[in-house]
Amino acid sequence: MKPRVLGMILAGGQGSRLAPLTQKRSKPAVPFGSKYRIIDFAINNFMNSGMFSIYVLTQYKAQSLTEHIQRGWRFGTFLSDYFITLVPAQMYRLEELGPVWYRGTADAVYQNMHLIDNYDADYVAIFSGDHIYKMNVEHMLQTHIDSRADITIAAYPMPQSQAHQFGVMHVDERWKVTDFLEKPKNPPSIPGQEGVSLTSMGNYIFSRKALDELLETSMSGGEEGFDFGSDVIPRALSDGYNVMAYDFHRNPIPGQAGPNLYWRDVGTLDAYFEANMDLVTVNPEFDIYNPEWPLRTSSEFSPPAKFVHESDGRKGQAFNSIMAGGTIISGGTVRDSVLGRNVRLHSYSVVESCVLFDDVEVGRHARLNRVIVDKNVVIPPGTVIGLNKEDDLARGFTVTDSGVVVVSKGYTF
Ligand code: ADQ
Ligand code: ADP
Repeated sequence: MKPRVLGMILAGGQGSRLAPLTQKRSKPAVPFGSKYRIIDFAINNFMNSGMFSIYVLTQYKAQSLTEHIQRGWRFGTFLSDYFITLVPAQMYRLEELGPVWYRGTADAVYQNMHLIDNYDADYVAIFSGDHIYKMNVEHMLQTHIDSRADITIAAYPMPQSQAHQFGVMHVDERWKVTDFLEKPKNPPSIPGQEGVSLTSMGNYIFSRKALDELLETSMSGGEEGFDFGSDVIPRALSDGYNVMAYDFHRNPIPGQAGPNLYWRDVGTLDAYFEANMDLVTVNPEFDIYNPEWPLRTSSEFSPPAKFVHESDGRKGQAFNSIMAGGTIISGGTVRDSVLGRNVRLHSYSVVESCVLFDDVEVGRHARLNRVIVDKNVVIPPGTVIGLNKEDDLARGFTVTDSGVVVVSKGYTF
């Protein structure tokens, strides 16, 4: 008998460091890479691994995420095990816990234990909805089963200097986890690999019994202890559960040779910007064109992108860029940029190293350099953004440490 595996995507993150992109939407709902939203990568990981029973747990500012999932991600079959269902915080344990929203990642699962019971899951894959990567979850599950683990944590080796922002694991030579530190000030390195720490990707596979027991013991009382990283995993270790680390670099992706190296936590505006730029390099580290790992998203009916080149010298052209349907580059120039749907570039405008969301219009002679423009912004003719920090701050734009400028949704000039 095939084991019953339920996927749960944690999609309630506020993403406060991504503001203003998260002013009106949660982090997993932030548009990414022209036509996707961040959560699409997690959903595709499940689907491309043959897992079609998926709950998406939402909390903060979930409207745009809800619309995206409802519009774009419908299986619409007669088979009851094929679903992507949104699960907003709805106080299922009101009588027992009082009126509380999800108090953390583990509590989000705890408050929905009835879904796991109803599905009668053997294994529950609890994955973060916040990252850009490809992952064959089936392979991780097989490793989990083979090692008879109670919990398997996806692990990404990264430079020790960056590891303090993550959960960090100590492992033995079989990669059994011996200690787990959530965001430690001084992250330890992997034994034998000085300067490299083994970080948690926030993706866990639980055997059902261990999940039931751990959530029941750690969630049912008290004022704290509601996250997987800071509470449930350390408790599992101290209670003697078998916790294994899964080496992401050994995760096999069909149609992709070599180790699986690309995983980005696009938690800051600079990291988000760089991950977008990764898509337009000539030989991208992250390949979105692999037919054996299709990346689906909500597809709207948009007409093809168009380039208009007039005989009077107005050249509509784009170099090293990607763009979605409905976009018209009319007599303007785009370089090293990521453009969404229905973007308009008028004559003599120049857009370089930018991320333009859907429905952005760039007026004649406007010039944009290293700018993220959120939806529905009309940039008047002649406007310059990204070349003078004082001007940009004076207009109320956000400017990051590395000088990327962010124009928020619906900004009016
Ligand atoms: P954090 O980066 O702190 O650490 P966290 O804020 O706990 O991540 O969010 C994890 C996931 O849960 C995200 O996908 C987020 O959207 C979602 N989420 C957050 N709060 C939620 C809520 N109340 N309801 C539903 N979903 C919610 C975690 C781990 C670390 C690990 C990093 C990897 O704790 O150990 O290294 O993720 O990025
Ligand atoms: P500009 O101010 O840069 O000259 P316009 O808005 O006048 O840009 O458009 C120039 C050209 O772009 C049009 O002649 C047309 O070919 C193309 N174009 C603009 N809008 C559309 C549209 N909605 N559908 C198809 N082509 C369009």
